[in-house]
Formats: sequence, C-alpha cells, structure tokens
Amino acid sequence: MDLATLKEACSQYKKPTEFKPSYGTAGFRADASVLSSTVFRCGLLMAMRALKTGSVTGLVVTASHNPVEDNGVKLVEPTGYMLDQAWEVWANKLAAADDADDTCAVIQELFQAEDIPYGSGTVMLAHDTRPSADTLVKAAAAGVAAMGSLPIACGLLTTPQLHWMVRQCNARLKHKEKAYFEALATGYARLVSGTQALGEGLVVDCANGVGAAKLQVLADRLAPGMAAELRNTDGAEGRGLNESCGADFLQKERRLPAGFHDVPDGARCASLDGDADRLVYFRRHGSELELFDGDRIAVLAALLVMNILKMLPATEQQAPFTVGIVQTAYANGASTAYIKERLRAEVRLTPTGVKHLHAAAEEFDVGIYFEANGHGTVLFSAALVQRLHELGDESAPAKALLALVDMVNQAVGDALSGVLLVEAALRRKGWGLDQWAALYTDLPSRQLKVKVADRSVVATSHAETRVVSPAGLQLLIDDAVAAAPQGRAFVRPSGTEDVVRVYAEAASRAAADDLARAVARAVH
Ligand code: 16G
Ligand code: ZN
Repeated sequence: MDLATLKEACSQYKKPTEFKPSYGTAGFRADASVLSSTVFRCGLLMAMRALKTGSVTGLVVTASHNPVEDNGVKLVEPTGYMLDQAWEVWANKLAAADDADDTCAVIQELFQAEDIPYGSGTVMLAHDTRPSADTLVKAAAAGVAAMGSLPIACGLLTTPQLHWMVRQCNARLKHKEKAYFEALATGYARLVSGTQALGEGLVVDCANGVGAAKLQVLADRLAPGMAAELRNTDGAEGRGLNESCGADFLQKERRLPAGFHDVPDGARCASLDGDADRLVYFRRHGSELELFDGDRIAVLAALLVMNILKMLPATEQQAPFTVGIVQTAYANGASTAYIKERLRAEVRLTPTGVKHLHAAAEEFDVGIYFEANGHGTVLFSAALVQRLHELGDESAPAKALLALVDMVNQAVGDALSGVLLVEAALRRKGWGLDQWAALYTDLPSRQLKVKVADRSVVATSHAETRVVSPAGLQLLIDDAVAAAPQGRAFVRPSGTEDVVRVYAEAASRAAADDLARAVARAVH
C-alpha cells in the first residue's frame, strides 16, 4: 500500500457534505447519486478485512427491495456471512470521513487497532440490475485497488450467490457460478428422487430483479423436474424493479403482485425480492392474496428436517441432534405455538436482522431461521455433517440430509435455494398448498409506522419485545395489549427507515387493527 496513491484515490471520491451515511440493518443504503464515496470506502474496508483474515471477502452493490433509484452495499465475510458486527463501527467511521485526509487517518487507525498485516488481499464484487451498478462497482473496485488489493468483478449475481461463492472459495471448493447451480440442482434432484412431481407448475414473481435470469438458469437445469413459469422478469435498466411486486411488497401490502391477476385461482405461486435473498409463497383467491410467509416456510423446513432426522438409525437417536427454530418478534404467534406445541421443537427469539438470527441458528445442529418477511435458511453444524458422511451411502436419511446441505445456501438466506427447499418438502410429503396452509391459522396482525422526530429515542430489550425508553411507553403498550383478546404488540425503531414500527396481533382483524392504532397513539 502506497500512502500517496491511496490519498490520491481517496480524493477522487468525496462525500457529499450533506450526506450522513449510516450502516443500517444490513449495510448502507441511499439514493444512488450520493453513494460513490461510501461504496469506494467499503472497497477499502473489505480489502482491509481480507488482509486481517487472510481470506477472500466480498461486496455486493444492491439495495434489495428498495426503489430502483436507490442503491447500497452488502458486505461479505470470508465465511460467506455478513460483515462482523465489530467492524460495522469502522464501516461507519470510514463512510463518515469528510475528505481524503480524514479517510486516510481512519485507515491508519484501523490498521493499528486491528493489527492488520500489510499485503495484498482479494475482494469479490457483484451487483444487481440497477442502472447505477456500473458506476458503483467501479467505485468499489477503485477502493480495493487503492489498498493494493485485487478486486475480482463477478458481475451480475443475486446477493446470496456472491455470499455462497465467497464461502466456497475460502473453503477451497468449486466456487464459480456454474458450481452454485450444480450444487442446488443436484441437491434437489437427490432429495426428490423417487417422489412424484407436484401436480401443477409453480408461478414465480421475480420482482423484475436479478432473480429472474438466475432462476431461469436453475429451472432449465432442473427441467423437466421442476416446472416453473417466471413472471415480472423485465429488469433491463432496472425497469419495474420492486414496483408493485416482489416479496417485500407482498408481505407489507398484502396484495397480489402486478401481473398475477390472471393466474389460475389457487395456483402455487412464489415471490422473490429485488436481490433474491427473500422468498414468500402465495396463492390467489379472486383478487385476494393468501400469503405463505417466512414463518410458514420455517415450519415446513422444520417438518422436513425433523422427519428425516427421525429416520436415522436408532443409534443416532440416543443423543439426538439438536434442532432449533429462530424467529423474531414479527413471527406470527400461531407459528410459534405450532412449533412449540406440535413440533415440540425449541424456539429462540432474536432482534430483527439476519445477523442476529444467523448467529442464534449456529448454536444448533440444525438451525432453521426465517424472518416473517421471507429471509432465512437452514444451517447444519460441522459435527452433524461429519456424522452424516460417516453414515454414508448406506443410510437413505443421511443421504437426504447431505443433499439438503448442498441445496440450502449455508451462507445466507437465498430465495433460489428456498424455492427448492419448499418444492422438495412439499414433494416428499405429497402435499399441495392446502395441506401446508392447514398446519395452523395465522392470527390477524397489523403493522403501522409512526414518523417521529428522532427514532433513536425508542430503545428496546428482550429481542425487541419490551421498550426500555421512553419511560412509561411500555406500560401504555401493556394496557392496550391487556384489552385485546389474544393480544400481542411491540414497537421498535426501524433500522432502514426513519420511522418507529408498530406490530400488533390479536384474535380478530378488528382487534388487531385497534391494538395497532392504540399502540401507535402511545408512541406519538
Ligand atoms: C433488512 C434486514 C432484514 C430486516 C429488515 C428490517 C438483512 C440482510 N436484512 O432488510 O433482515 O428484516 O432490514 O428492516 O439483515 P427495518 O429495521 O426497517 O424494520
Ligand atoms: Zn433482499
């Protein structure tokens, strides 16, 4: 690293004075026009993270389900997970630096504080379909290069694809995009071999994002094993991205996505978000939407895994492998009750944000985590995977679980591998959506957002289920909850928008609405 060159490069990427970037729940996000300096500095940061860990790191230019004018970055650890939380502080410091001198000062501080060795690292870069991608990927690459490290441009990918590739690369395993499709497709084929294809095909809302092209490759690879009709697949120049479609739209608006009013009533449909790391299923009843959200996917995944685990030889049942389902407070109470009472599995509650759920899921042999909004995956412990290899080809359940390990993205929630997970689970049970829906009935719920002058005045504890400040607010919420049949409610400051979010559920639609409104009034 040459200081003069570094400083010169930093001076090319000035932060707009008014812009105050902040690392939110999953990285930086803002209007694309102000982001060049932030993305450049994330390039610097991930090069330093590569030096610190002696491994390859990654960076994805995407703003997920946000409007097309926005963009952002998601930062990838050598394990394929999200950036180490301790480094979020450095991400913020670097992004906030005013000029080249400040930026270089933060870099020096970071080198010292973290005792980073000098040298040259490697950072893999990818982007989604937004028109601002080109400029911003160049900025990221310039940041990596300014540190004397090597940027590898991996091109257009879903966020989970890049997470997967970084993870595989560091494990010295095949890590090209081709290997990703191979792993998913062969895992699926092994998992469903000997089962009947589901009666009708799947119709997928691709949010006009990067998932469209990638899911097409996967579906072609699986044909005729999986019939999928893809819709909302435009995406050229970011056209129509997340506009009245996509997993986030469905989950928040509870409406059918654009282009789905003519699918046959009751047909099995799925929806991805703009960077294909979220997945929900749904079906149409007239103009109404019936949503199969992340909670319901988690329950189906738990059923699949637990059924196979039970088929393992008796010797494996003596000290059974642990299974845990990780949820946030947004999980519908009916799903939590089903998991605890019917599946008799452990439920762990964490704050919102994949990094929290992921960390909790790692504590189990099989950790299943999904946010209600559809982001999640299934993690398998190294000990379990090793045992499955020992049981080897003799054991059909061990083979099925190993197929799952290959098919389900072990780095991060992945809508593409999620589709295969749901399809495989349904096929192995011979189920349609009716049986899946019948497992439990969601309690009616309502979400509201309250605009406040400063969302940070609301602080929470107990995985966001209790308010600790402002004083007195929790008492008001408790009163409102007590008045609602089967009521439950909480508030939390959003990590991605300038609002306080309200969640309420209760025995009836009207009671849930009333409760949400009462809690929102208490926040005002
Ligand atoms: C981000 C998070 C998502 C979370 C959402 C909450 C990741 C990869 N994504 O999209 O998990 O549900 O933020 O947004 O962690 P909020 O804080 O605005 O409610
Ligand atoms: Zn996303």
